[in-house]
Amino acid sequence: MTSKGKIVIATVKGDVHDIGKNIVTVVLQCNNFEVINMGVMVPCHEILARAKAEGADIIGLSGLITPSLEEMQYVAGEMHKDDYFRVKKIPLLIGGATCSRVHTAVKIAPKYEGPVVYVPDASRSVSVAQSLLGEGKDHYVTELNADYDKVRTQHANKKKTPLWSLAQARANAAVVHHAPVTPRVLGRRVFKNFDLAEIAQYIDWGPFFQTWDLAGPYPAILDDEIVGVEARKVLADAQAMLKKIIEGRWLQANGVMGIFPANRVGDDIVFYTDESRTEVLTTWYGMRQQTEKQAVDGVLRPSRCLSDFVAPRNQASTTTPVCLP
Ligand code: B12
Repeated sequence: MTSKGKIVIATVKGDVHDIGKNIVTVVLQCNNFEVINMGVMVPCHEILARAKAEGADIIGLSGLITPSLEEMQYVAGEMHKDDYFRVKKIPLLIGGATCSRVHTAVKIAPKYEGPVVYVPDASRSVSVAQSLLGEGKDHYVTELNADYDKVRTQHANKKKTPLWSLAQARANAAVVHHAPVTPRVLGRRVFKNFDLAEIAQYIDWGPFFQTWDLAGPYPAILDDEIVGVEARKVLADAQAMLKKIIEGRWLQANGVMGIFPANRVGDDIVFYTDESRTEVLTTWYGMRQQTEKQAVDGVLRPSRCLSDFVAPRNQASTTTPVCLP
């Protein structure tokens, strides 16, 4: 049987996620498309060179981390700059868990004149590829562009969160009444080969379950009616693996932290090398909340900034921990 079309597919530069793209590859191959799977972390110029060399009908990009969203915009822009792709209007497919129809319509599609299509899962990739290469292609692309235009308009009309000016937000800073205690030991502390079993006691399992798409707070999630059984299973697997790691000493945990005198200077926090506060060690630049604040029971909520919790230079000394690089 002759191939329905040739597709070059890759996970973009900087991104190691392989699984989704491989599933798409297999699904397309099973449906008689010829797929050149370039692997992961593939730079734009390699993808475009390969697509040209192979005479690809479609390029597919996969990306699962936020920076990949920008890399995909970059690839679309580079395709636009290159006559080969722009003139032939080689379609660009966008996929991977962090991508979305809105992001594709608003950020990626405007960068390239050819069709740019967000594909939410592997099963859709076949019908999308067929639509882009088959007889009804023009109609499909016209409908796609109309849909993306609608998405862009809706996005542009979305109500923006009202913001205060910085001066207004600063005038509404949080007032904290607290007399900090000076720690017994100041300066740097180094931890070498820290006990892994002790660290394991402090693992926050919440994000672990989120990563597995199991929603709910820990430990209540273990008794959840819907996901409880699966949550217990993955937790048991993880704990068995942790036990192996700890007993086998697979990792060595080293750390460094420091506690230094600090003062607030405007929205920033300035750290000093010692209590004389003459030599600046480092400065953390702070950002203050500027969203419009509402009064709750007649009390206006403060526009917080991290520096609100550190004493200013002219008040009693305060000491704040800072992690050294
Ligand atoms: C497995 C996994 C990993 C594995 C990847 C192993 C491998 N060989 O691929 C490992 C452990 C290596 C990993 C590493 C990291 N990961 Co990870 N990872 C995951 C996880 C749990 C599942 C991803 C996955 O495979 N899903 C299953 C596949 C089938 O789904 P999919 O990729 O979306 O693909 C489907 C569709 O999207 C579509 N599709 C996908 N690609 C394409 C392409 C085309 C052309 C088309 C048409 C369709 C299409 O079809 C597929 C099948 O239906 C997700 C969480 C999640 N629930 O998604 C986090 C996740 C993606 N990872 C995440 C992160 C942060 C990382 C790390 C940065 C962690 C770290 N601090 O080191 C690193 C990445 C480093 C890097 N530079 O890339 C975050 C990303 C958050 C973000 N927005 O940035 C997630 C969402 C977890 C989280 N909730 O925080 N990860």
